[in-house]
Amino acid sequence: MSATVVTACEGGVLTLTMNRPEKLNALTSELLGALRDRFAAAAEDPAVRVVVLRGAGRAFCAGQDLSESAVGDDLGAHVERYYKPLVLAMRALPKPIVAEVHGVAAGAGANLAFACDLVFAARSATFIESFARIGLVADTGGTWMLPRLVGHARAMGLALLCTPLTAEQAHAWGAIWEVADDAALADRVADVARALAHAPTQALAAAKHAIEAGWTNSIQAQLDVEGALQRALGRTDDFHEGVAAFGEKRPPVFRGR
Ligand code: LHQ
Repeated sequence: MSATVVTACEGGVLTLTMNRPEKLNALTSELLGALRDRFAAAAEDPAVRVVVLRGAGRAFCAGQDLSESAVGDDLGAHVERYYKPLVLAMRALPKPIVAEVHGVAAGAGANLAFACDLVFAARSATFIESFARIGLVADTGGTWMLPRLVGHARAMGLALLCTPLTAEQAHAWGAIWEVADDAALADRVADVARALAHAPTQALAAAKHAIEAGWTNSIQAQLDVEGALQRALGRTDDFHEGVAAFGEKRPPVFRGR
């Protein structure tokens, strides 16, 4: 049996490919558990400096596998057991996560993409908050993320009307970082991931942490967060390398330490 998540790590880039192409990578318990385990392992592995999340076949991900009997009657228990730890692991990962979205990203699949730190989408990709079509509410952090990404009015429109959002529209609304031509998407993401893998990893982690903390902090508390992070970063090898390289007018060599 082939793996539901295909894993490859090269040059500091961990690529996780959801691999149920015949079902548009619909999320089974096995796939969700595998993703959660991979993200947890990535947090501890110094060889991983950036994660790319993508889907095999013609889609990114069609959300929860609606035919999975293991979900049972208590959807809340399923969310609690699989989706919550996955999203928390992604948001807490002290390394950037890049989503490479092509085809459709529906339901939990769309919100899995939005839970990543940078979303690159193929021009033909679509995001569908399809939950209400089957009588459910957005999950996978979507109700937290969407209003922050696109604002209240647009988040409500997406959640209530389930209107597919094109990649161009998602970009225009600020929900994703970049749109690439379909044929260029994989190369574009590979280039960005390579650059991130050579960046000062701890500084990127600090940015991710601080920006997330800022959603709930006062300006005073946030200035404290920034001060504490800057204090720690000021003691890293990468900071000293960055300043030395600047002074010597050469490109820095960051090791993520
Ligand atoms: C699928 C799925 C799928 C199974 C396509 N499941 N097979 C959390 C906790 C607990 C429970 C419930 O949910 C959640 C969160 C959620 O994610 S709820 C939202 C779940 N997702 C959806 O409602 C989307 C359902 N899929 C679709 O609407 C369409 O498939 C989209 C618009 C994604 C793509 O349409 P098409 O391009 O026309 O492809 P298709 O429909 O022909 O799908 C291809 C195959 O994939 C097909 O199988 P088959 O054996 O007939 O070829 C589909 O049945 C299967 N598939 N999504 N979520």
